[in-house]
Amino acid sequence: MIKSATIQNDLLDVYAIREHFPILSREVKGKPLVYFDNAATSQKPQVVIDALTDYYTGYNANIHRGIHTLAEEATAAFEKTRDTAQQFINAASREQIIFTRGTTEGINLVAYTWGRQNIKAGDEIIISTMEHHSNIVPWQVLCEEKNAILKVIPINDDGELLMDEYEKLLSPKTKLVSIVHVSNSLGTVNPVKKIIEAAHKVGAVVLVDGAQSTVHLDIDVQKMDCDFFAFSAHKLYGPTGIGVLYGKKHLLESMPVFQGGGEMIKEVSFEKTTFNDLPYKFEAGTPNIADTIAFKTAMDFVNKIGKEKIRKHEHELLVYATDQLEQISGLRIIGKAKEKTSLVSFFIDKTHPQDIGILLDNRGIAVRTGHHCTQPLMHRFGIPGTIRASFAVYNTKEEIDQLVVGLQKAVKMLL
Ligand code: C6P
Repeated sequence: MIKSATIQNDLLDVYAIREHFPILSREVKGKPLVYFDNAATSQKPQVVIDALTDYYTGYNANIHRGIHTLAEEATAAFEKTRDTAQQFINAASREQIIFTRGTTEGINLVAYTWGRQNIKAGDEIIISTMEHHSNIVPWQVLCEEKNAILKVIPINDDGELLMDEYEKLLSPKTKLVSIVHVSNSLGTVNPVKKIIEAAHKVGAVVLVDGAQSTVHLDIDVQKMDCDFFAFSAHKLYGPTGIGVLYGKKHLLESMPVFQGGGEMIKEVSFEKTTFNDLPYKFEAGTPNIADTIAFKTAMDFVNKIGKEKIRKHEHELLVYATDQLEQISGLRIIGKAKEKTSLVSFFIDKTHPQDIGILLDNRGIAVRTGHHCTQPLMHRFGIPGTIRASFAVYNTKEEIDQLVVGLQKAVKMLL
């Protein structure tokens, strides 16, 4: 039988929430762990860990084609995740939920299929200055192959898109706009609805990179009217190696296949292969069954707490952290957009982010330092990288106090 792990109703209390995350009770370098690297990957609640072991101990089997009990149980659990993901982003149908390895694979899938079918010499693709490399490189490769042109929306010093400049870039030559919903380096929430509306007016298709937004914001792909939306489970308390590509049905149907192999075929002969219906057309080979099943548990976990409550808590942390960090002399916050999610990126004059990161790690505090896979954005700000503290539902103000003390001590040591 599939054991369903339960979540208590006490999740509004951050200390009770922390109880669900076993890793938070460990020590690092003899100090209690303070985990502020949630934008890279969030920690996993016990229910998600249990879902993985339940599958391997209770009903491990390959899915879809088996007729035995274990295969049926595994298939049912796997396909339930598709239904939950459909509801999580309000897609119109389950066929529009394609399982991928994560956001990067989702974007690449679109570049290699829709992109190769639709982009021709002289066509234009628009991205922005704040894109993650995963939303730059696939389009660059495509543009080189097709002799197409990559255009970049500039940003202001607060890390907000210059929307007037965006409108100027749009023309009938624009075939695709691929834009990050929430910047992983700045926290900026981009006005994707406006971006999509403007792109559609010139007949362009829009892909939204939801890697950082899906855990914080309410996602409604139908309201947003995006053509594609990609996200990863591991940033929303789920396992690594599993994510979703959502697409409008007519686009997914018209796209050529991505990878060939099992599950994506209807019939194979040496003369001709016919392909499966959506979503299986894009899901070749044995998928990541255990992680997909546990991904549902992660979404249920988030739903049970409620994104609105999570957002409120994280916003409080963001405001508190911003106030506290601004007191540190020489500290410059990079990314001061009016609309931000719960991460603070900063740079301290005359220090290198990596040195600060090492000194914080000595105090058990995990932050991310470097370019965060957004090198062009770092060039825009004229810095080698930032120190990034990104907050999740289980973080506390006390932890932010520890970060501030750690930074003060690090600065004293380094200057
Ligand atoms: N950003 C970070 O520390 P994957 O690796 O495929 O799950 O996600 C890629 C990706 C795409 N877009 C954005 C906006 C992202 O933030 C990420 C992952 C991590 O910021 C790792 S660099």
